[in-house]
Amino acid sequence: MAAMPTAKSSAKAPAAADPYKKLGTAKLLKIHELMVRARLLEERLIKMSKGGDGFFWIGGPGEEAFNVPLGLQVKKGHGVNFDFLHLHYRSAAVVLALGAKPIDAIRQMRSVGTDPYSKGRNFVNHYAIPEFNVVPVSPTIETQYSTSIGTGIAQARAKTDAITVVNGGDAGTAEGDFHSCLVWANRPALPLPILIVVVNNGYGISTEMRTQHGEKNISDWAKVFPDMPGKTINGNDVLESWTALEEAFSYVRRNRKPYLLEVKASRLYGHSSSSGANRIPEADCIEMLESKMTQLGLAKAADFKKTWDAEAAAIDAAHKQVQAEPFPAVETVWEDVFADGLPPSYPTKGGS
Ligand SMILES: Cc1ncc(C[n+]2csc(CCOP(=O)(O)OP(=O)(O)O)c2C)c(N)n1
Repeated sequence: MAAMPTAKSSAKAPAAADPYKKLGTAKLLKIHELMVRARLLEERLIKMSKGGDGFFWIGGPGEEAFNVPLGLQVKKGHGVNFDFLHLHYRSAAVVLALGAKPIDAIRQMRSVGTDPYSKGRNFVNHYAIPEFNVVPVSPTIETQYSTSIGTGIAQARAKTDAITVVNGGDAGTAEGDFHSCLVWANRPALPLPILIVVVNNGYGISTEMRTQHGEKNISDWAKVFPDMPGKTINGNDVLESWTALEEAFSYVRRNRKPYLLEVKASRLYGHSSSSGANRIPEADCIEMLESKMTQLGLAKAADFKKTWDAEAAAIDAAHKQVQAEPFPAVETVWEDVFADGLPPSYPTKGGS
């Protein structure tokens, strides 16, 4: 029989039982700092797009409570023995949690030559980070689910515990690439160690998901494949995200088989600058985390303010630095178009 609680232990029980406390104050503060960094970066990128300091913005404010824990749980490094990441344009908080610097996103936004992801050629939040196995983000939605099959096969064949992570949106799951990924990942001849993530913000640009999808949950696709777990979580909650990711990462790492994770999250500035990029009244995961930590006595408003102020100052300084950096030189325009250099027959002048 279980021991009867004493007056002392039962008085302490409610606070100690709160699962948020199990993550620990230091980790929660680290997660909070990265969430704030990602939010302030995105807000600066939006401001740049509206102020003529860039052309187009698309990004992930609202997804920080899931994306930061995702980045922190990656086995980070280069090559087949480290996790591969096939991300999309809303994944800024993932790469910041991996250690990417906000200044590089600001460089890509302004299209300066120092942009390490595309040398000023691609639009913002299209990362390519070889040292972290972040494969180039593609502006065509959902194609990352097809490319993830490739690194999944390499890791299924290698003697490694590393896995592939792919992340995209709900609307894109209507496309064939998503279903190719499900089929290839579940092939009995060679199951693939892929953590298949779909962030469901309820919209594809301005089309509501519930008008287009007959399936109740996107994670229900897992029911077709008896070996693949599927789960839907509230991605606005840090603890729920952290715990679900721990379970999913460890399942895929250990079993060398896929896992489908659907993450419900807010889209706090709408689709992109094309739809105005104005603040939308949806749940704000940073406010939620701050309120939870305050309520549990893990931090105070003044602690959060310090973080917001320090991160804002760092973004200001980075932006100022980028404004002094050069745009790509005209003569570099044909560089990196082909891996082996431009063929002599390639038309570089005039019309067709
Ligand atoms: C192959 C392709 N089709 C259409 C588009 C235009 N497009 C850009 S974003 C987007 C909506 C994507 O919605 P979802 O997959 O839910 O991701 P979210 O942007 O909501 O994160 C569409 C249709 C595109 N970029 N690529």
